[in-house]
Amino acid sequence: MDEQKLWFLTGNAGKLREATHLFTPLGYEVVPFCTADETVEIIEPQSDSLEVVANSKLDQAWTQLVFLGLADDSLLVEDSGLFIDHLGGFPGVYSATILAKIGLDGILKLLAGQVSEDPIQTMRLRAAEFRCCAFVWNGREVRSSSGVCRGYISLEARGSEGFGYDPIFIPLDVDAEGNSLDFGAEGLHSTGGLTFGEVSLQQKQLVSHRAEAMQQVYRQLLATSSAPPSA
Ligand code: ITT
Repeated sequence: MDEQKLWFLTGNAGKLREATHLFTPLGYEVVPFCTADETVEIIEPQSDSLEVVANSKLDQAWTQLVFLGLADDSLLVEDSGLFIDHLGGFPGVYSATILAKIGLDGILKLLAGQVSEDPIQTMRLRAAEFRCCAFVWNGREVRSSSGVCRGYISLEARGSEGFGYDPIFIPLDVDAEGNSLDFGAEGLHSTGGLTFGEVSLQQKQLVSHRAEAMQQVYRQLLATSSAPPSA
């Protein structure tokens, strides 16, 4: 089976691992278009919208793809972040910068007072969601997709799987249609109260914002592909 190349503009090894895990079984070879030590220069715009940032990154990367004579290939870009209700959506689009500046401990300190004797109320006080906005050039046109993973911030960091905020994020259970349930409700897919840092990549993909967005990306790639690579 011939693998189709999917360039992924990211310097984040965690994102790359997740996209590779999702797309490889579908017949795609996910190749980093920009890595920390390479020189594809992309300027991230100042914006409080994931969509604006991702769209701008796609535009810039697409210009480079054309310049390199690779315009028939597919190109994926995504911007994502953690949005905490009590903090008005902070750190949001600034998630990468804030994590580097204050770390997981800094976030936990900001939520130190958000605790109740009622465990469900504690979940609500610490409610948060991951959001992912993806843009894909499928060789003919640009399409967008998005994903959300609702959950809450744990009381302490736990686990070493994943990346970024995974050790402090506990997703809500999800039903068969992929919808997040209410705090404390039991669904088809669940980490059983474990953080993303404590579960396998396979378990994270069942409920994650990135997996949701990437499934839409896959459908968009197929929509204009005359010969699906996994066919
Ligand atoms: P690229 O722009 O090169 O793709 P980045 O890490 O700078 O890499 P973003 O600007 O989209 O990417 O920042 C998103 C940040 O949000 C990321 O660095 C993590 O800290 C956090 N984040 C996003 N998705 C996450 C996930 O699934 N698990 C944990 N943290 C996540």
